[in-house]
Amino acid sequence: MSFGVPFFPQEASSEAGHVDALFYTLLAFAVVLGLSLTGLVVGYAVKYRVGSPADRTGRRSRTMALEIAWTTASLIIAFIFFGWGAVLFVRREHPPADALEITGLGKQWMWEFRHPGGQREINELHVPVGKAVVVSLAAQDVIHSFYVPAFRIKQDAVPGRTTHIWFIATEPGRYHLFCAQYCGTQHSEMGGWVTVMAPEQYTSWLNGQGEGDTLAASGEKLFRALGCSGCHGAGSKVRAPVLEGIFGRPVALANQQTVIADERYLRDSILNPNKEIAAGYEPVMPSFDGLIDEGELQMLLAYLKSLSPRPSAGTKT
Ligand code: HEC
Ligand SMILES: [Cu+2]
Repeated sequence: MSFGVPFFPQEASSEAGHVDALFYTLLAFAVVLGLSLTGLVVGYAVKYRVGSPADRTGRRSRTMALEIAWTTASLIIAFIFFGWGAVLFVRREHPPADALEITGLGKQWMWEFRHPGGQREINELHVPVGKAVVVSLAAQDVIHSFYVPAFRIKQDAVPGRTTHIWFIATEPGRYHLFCAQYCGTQHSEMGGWVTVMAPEQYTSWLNGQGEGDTLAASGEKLFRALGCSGCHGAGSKVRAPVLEGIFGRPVALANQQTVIADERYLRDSILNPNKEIAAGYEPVMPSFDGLIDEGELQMLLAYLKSLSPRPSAGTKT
């Protein structure tokens, strides 16, 4: 629905049409409302201009029915737009369960992406056409924002959190990628391109990136190198919870609460282990805050998630 006007970027994702439909409807509504109000203002200004023969006796009439009608109509219209926006918001919060999960890390001043197979790219993101992709975002330093206008998606990457955005690219091509949150002197240069390719091309592109560890395998190496396995591994002397299958499972805490072990929980368990102590264990796990960077944390999370049989996408922080 671009009306052939070059002001709006191409619609190249599953979300673009939905967002544009709402946007253009709101725009049309605002134009109609704006024009009719302007018409009334101008009309009355002309009618009651100085010296005009209009009736100025000032009789007042008030129709209750009319008052109620326009108030109710405005309320209903406002709620229609609210409901429409809410439906799109909920949709945006729930990626399809089979989505391909790519990690994105924002840092001053570049975007670094990692594919599940461990392939890494900077300021470039290759994705297959027609397949749901969820980008799970983290920030190394300050708030950045992952923004692809042609997909009509934008999501902040916030330090200390994992956030998500998903899309299905619908047209092969190259699309601008930006950081949409002012993040320092070279903010304007923080961006690049999303390349949407046919699935076979995407596969051969992945294969052409050279052999390397998958994201989860890099995470497993870190898990050993950082000494996590010394406590959490089988046969360890320290009593520490087994991490197999932890992702997505309810965990009983020492304070009697139960939480779901989502990305938020795993992240906090590693960076701030004393915040939530697993029931039945001593709070002896050291904090890894400052010892690992966000990229390494993403690898550890990928590893911990790979220990769970269920599909890892589709969960929210
Ligand atoms: C000194 C031993 C020790 C080391 C080293 C250690 N942990 Fe732990 N970890 C524990 C103990 C004990 C608990 C349970 C108490 C708690 O929740 O803090 C725990 C809890 C956890 C939990 C929450 C598990 C649950 O069932 O709720 C996760 C996730 C975790 N650790 C991951 C890691 C990772 C990743 C590393 C390495 C970066 C690591 N741990 C290093 C001892 C350790
Ligand atoms: Cu930025």
